[in-house]
Amino acid sequence: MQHSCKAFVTASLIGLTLPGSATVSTYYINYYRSQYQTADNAPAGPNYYGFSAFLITSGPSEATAGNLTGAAGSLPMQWDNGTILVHYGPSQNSIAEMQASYPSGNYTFNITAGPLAPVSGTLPVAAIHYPNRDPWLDSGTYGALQNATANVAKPVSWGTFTSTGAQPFRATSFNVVDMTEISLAHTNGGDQTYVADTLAANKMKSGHRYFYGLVFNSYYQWPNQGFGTAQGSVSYPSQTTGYFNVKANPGTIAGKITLEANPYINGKNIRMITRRAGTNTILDTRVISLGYEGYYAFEPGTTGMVDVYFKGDYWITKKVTNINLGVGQDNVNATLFNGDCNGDDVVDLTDYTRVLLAFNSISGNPGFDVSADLNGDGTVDLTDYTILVTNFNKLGRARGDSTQVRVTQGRHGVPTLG
Ligand SMILES: [Ca+2]
Ligand SMILES: [Ca+2]
Repeated sequence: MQHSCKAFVTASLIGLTLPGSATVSTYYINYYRSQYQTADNAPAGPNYYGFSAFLITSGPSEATAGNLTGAAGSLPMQWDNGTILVHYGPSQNSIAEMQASYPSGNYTFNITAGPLAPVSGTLPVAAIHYPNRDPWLDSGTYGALQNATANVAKPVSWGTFTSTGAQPFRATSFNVVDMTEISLAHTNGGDQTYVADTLAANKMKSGHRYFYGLVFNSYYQWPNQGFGTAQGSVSYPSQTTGYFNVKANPGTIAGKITLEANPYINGKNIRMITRRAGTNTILDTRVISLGYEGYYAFEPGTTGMVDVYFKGDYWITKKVTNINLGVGQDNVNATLFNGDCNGDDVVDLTDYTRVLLAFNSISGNPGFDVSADLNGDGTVDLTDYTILVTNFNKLGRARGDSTQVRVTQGRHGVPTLG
């Protein structure tokens, strides 16, 4: 702690108030297990076990390298270029495997580089003692969430639990993520007596897809283990995750967009044009940002039968016809073909040239062209070339249809090709 003391003295002499001195804020070990809920009863059983360790400092770059030594040998800790050192262990198949790989005993966090180094703190780890049962949504509340009515509050409930072991604390948390708009729809927590909650009506949105996580955690705390007053803890969280959809109301179009050959789909812009079915009459135009896994939902503000055109930056238009807005549309799904580097809705020689000019470049190089990196992996190589060649001559909009469907106007650093 010499650095901290010195900084404090210097600041006092010149009459400053320090915003906070460099220190370890918290450090902890997780013996994590998780399972999926797919029906209105207990999940079949844990399908994942994982060990992880975190050390978090009060400010950036205070601990830039470290490791964890002791009962499990020497485990590397990665720095995230911010305030966290972390070790993620590989997936384990059972409690027995977990116990064998990460046995009870002392685990020492060593900071080996950065202003705080060298300093260590040791956590005594007891034998694994998970909560005595898995968490899950019970009393029919899981089933009631599936295809629930939009804008109607939904109660959810689960059971309580106990746990054994030295100094056991117990905590329950319940979080719901709106996958369609990428937002936290609900977050709450308490001890083991927190056994029910209600999802607010205004969070149950027409046609949206949701993900939830319910966690029972058994943990204990060890203060003063070498990092000043920072609190260390060892946790045995058991999480159950699941999904549900809120039914689309009449007038809502919802579903899932797949962008061919590119997994980085969250937040990608899609231009949508809604037309009167079988005509060129445009009823609605908008750009929406895709949710997790490509989920989307929107209300074009019209009725009757429509066609919808979907266009992505480097993906050509896909048209879905004869959508009836008189009923809620939950599954208007579309896969968009990749390869349209310049966004003019056709995969042709212009796009081919871009890939060739940027071939063998990586992100950060002067020759790199993000619009030629069709699979989004940060390099322009044979994979991108193959995507383009596979879709060569594919055309998005109908021939003779002059409607502009370009999503992004212009590209940075891309040469103009004749
Ligand atoms: Ca093109
Ligand atoms: Ca690529």
